[in-house]
Amino acid sequence: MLTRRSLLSGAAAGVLTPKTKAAVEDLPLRQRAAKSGRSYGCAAGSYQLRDADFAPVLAREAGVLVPEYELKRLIVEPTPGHFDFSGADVLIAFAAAHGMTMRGHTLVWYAANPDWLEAAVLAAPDEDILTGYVTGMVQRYRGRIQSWDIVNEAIQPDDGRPDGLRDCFWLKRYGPSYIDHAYFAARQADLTAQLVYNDWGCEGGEAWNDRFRATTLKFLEGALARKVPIDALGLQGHLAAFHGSVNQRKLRAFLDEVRAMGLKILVTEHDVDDSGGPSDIAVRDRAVADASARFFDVVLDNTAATDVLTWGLTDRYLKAPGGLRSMLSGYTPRKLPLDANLKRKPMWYAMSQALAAEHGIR
Ligand code: 9MR
Repeated sequence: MLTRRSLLSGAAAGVLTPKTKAAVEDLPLRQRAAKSGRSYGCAAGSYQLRDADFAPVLAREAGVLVPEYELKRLIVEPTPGHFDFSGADVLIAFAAAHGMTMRGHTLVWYAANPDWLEAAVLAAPDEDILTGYVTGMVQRYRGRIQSWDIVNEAIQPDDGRPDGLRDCFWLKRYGPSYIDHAYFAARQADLTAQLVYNDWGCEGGEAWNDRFRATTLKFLEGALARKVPIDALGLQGHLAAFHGSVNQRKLRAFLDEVRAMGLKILVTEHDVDDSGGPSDIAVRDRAVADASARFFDVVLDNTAATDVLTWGLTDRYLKAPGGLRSMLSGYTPRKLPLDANLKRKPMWYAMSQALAAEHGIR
């Protein structure tokens, strides 16, 4: 069967001389993606911009920036009505200075909230604590954030509800329509921003992923039928190299259905967990790259897939998991495209190839 990968290598062999091939392969991911009309970007924290080695690399490699945590309500509204936008605004200024676009993450989530929020929601007389926040945030960043994860991780089939929605405090207080209200408020606040529904359970090959995919399709179909302004599905893309793997056939079928609904598809938080692998770093790096390649082989075959973001760019800031065993083994995670010295890893090359433009597949 003619796969995207075989087409890519065929085209590369036929069209490019070794010299031009090397030059193209050297392009930062940002440019490599742009050549095929896509965007590559990553998550960052504002503290990383103070790292004089890293900041220029970030600007070179990434065309899109998303705050890893500085737009979560925990940070933005630590006490009711008192806002702190400082971290997000530093990131946004950096993006503007380097011609990058900005994604916002995330406004309505069951996690990463300030301590006061849950009790306040459960006691709230109306939905303003939800929609007022969405409106205020989207309005504040109108023209500066082009794409928003409005609601994050609202699906959890294992919670046992017939609709498969997560039984979180938002749902307990307002019922399933809390999701619709958040998107309507966002659209009203910014007519042009891309509104994304972001979740994590659709990539894998396990039975629970089948339930997750079925629930997600049902949820999106229902929302679109109710004219809820969702523009895109955010596929987080957190993979693991040594436990579980992507089922390419199932993922492809799922993404085809998403595209058929008229939605765009974004990979919003890609990384590859390499825990549980051998101590040999070369073996781990290869496995991480292979997992990434298998994923993008399917995702980027879909013409609705426009953006690829990794959850960080370099292993430099990743924390090693605690525990005696990992301390003794000296294990440090290698989940991202660049190593801790900002050198390109096999994962970087796998992504570069997947995003390849000159082959004109799209
Ligand atoms: O990487 C993020 C970490 O710094 C935060 O503390 C944590 C809680 O807010 O969230 C992490 O990012 C998550 C993202 O917001 C949603 N999908 C899963 C991500 C990785 O855990």
